Amino acid sequence: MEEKKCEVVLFGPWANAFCTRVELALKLKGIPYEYVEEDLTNKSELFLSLNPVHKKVPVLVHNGKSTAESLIILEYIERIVPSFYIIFGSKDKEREKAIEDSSQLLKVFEEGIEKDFPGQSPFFNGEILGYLGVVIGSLACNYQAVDEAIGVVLISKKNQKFLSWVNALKNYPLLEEKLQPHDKLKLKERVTMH
Ligand SMILES: N[C@@H](CCC(=O)N[C@@H](CS)C(=O)NCC(=O)O)C(=O)O
Repeated sequence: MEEKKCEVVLFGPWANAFCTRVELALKLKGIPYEYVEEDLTNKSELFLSLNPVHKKVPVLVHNGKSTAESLIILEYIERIVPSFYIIFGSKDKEREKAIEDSSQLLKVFEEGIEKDFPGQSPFFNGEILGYLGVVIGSLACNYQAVDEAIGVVLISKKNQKFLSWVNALKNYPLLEEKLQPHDKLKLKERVTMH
C-alpha cells in the first residue's frame, strides 16, 4: 500500500456486498480512494495487521488508522465528511461552494429515495416513521434554528423534496416530543458557533 498516494484505502475482495456498501458511501461523498484487492483464501500480512482480531473485510484505512465493520465504516465516513459541518466552518465563496456541494449530495439522496420508495411521501417509507426517518429527522429537523443562529440556509430551496420530508418529519408526534424547542436551540447554536 502506498499511503502517500491516496489517504483513503479500502481493502476488500471483488463482488463483496459489505465492500460495495462502503464503496457506495465513498462515491456518494466524493471521497477518492485506493482499492486493494484482498484474497480471503490467502490474506495478506498487511491486511491481517489492520484487522488482527476479526480478520474480515471490508477494512478502511484513513491516514494510517484502520476501521472494520461496514456500518461502522459508514459512520466513520460520515464523520470525516459531514457536509453541514463544512458549511459551518467556512466563509464567503468557500461557504457558497459548501452549500452548493451539500445541495448536490441531497439531490443524490432525493433521487435514491424517489427510486426506492416511489410515491411514498411524506415519509421515506410510507406513513409510518422508520429508521431512515429517525436518522434524517434527528439530524435535519432543527435546520431552521441552526439557519437563524448562523445566518445561512443549510437546506437549499433546490432540495424541495428533502425539505418537504423534513417538514413532515418535524410534525410527527415522536419527533415533536423529542426535538428541542426552536428558540432554546437557536440560542445554544449561537453560543456554540460564535
Ligand atoms: N458485519 C461485517 C461482515 C463482514 C464479513 O462477514 N466479511 C466476510 C466476507 S463477506 C469476511 O471477511 N470473511 C473472511 C473470514 O471470515 O475469514 C461487516 O458488515 O463488515
